[in-house]
Amino acid sequence: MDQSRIDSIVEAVVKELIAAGAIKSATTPSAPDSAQPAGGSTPAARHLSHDTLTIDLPDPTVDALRYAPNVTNPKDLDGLKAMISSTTARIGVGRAGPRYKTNSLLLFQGDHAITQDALMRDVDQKLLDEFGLFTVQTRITGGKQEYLLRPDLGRLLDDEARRTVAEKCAKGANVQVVVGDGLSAAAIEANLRQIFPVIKQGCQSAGLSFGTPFFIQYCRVGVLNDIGDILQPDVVILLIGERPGLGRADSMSAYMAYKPKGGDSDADRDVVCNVFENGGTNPLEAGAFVVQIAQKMRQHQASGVKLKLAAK
Ligand code: B12
Repeated sequence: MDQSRIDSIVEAVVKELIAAGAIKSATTPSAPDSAQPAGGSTPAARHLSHDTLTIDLPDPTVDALRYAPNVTNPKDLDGLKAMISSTTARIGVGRAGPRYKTNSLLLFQGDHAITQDALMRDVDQKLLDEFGLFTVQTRITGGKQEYLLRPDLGRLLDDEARRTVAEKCAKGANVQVVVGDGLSAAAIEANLRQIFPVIKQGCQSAGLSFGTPFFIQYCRVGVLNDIGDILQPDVVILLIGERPGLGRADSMSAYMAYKPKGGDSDADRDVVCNVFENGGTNPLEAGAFVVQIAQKMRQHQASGVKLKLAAK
């Protein structure tokens, strides 16, 4: 498509938006824009880059709008509201012709941005320092992109990490806690301050020795096996960021295994999932629950499917 065709489409869309009241400007769409000639070559395109232009839509992420019915003239408004309040799925969003309405699209994009931020950034170093967690790395060397593409490498500690962990950590502890970024830095930041002290105190009260905790960057659940092989603890608890959902990035899991070793699979593991405040498993309760599971694992000398069979 040539530039003049693109310009004419942009111009038509901007005119429509202005006519619909979605865009406000100090100038009219067809008025020549003498102040800011940068950008496109048509009046409408120039209009878009003018600093007086405002998009007159409210923030779609506030609860009042996030959960507002968007269907035009619904038959049963109260019923629709009840359905919307019963699920986190995006229902009752209405449509503009065959497309989403603009506020639905913006909400989707905003939520998607939260998800990407949680996934792509690192856990705040200050938080790790607060708990005295030193950092080691898995075999990922190419940053987050490689982490996403190569889960197999995220399940193995690199050579330096193996040496550091062997040197710095107490071996043979009853409970070894490890923190991993996983798929959401936000999840660790949202929950660690609450769950970590509960697990530590819970272990102390239960008379369980508590290994030297540390942090793993670019971490996958399968790394439990390497930790077991190196440190030989009874139980490993891995606190890790879950795959974020749209607009829900603060959910953490505690994956656990009894005497994990190379070759173990998820069938040998247990998980306490959806750990987050306001709607999930509260991190304080999750901490206490995790300690109970650790005790059960030690009692039955098993985890995962074997624990379920043994504890029947
Ligand atoms: C992605 C995912 C999967 C993927 C994992 C593949 C992958 N590499 O991503 C697949 C589709 C294979 C999967 C399968 C299952 N899953 Co799943 N899964 C999830 C999900 C959506 C995200 C997990 C995550 O973020 N992990 C963190 C990242 C960093 O870990 P990872 O190393 O990349 O991936 C590992 C874990 O995700 C682990 N895993 C995934 N599911 C489960 C379930 C259990 C019980 C265990 C021990 C491990 C495990 O397998 C991956 C490879 O080791 C969660 C939802 C949630 N809220 O957590 C459910 C969730 C963890 N899964 C669940 C279940 C029940 C299962 C299945 C048992 C379903 C079934 N009936 O077959 C199977 C068993 C898994 C197994 N491997 O044996 C439940 C666990 C509930 C519970 N408390 O026991 C959850 C919470 C979903 C739910 N709300 O019901 N799962």
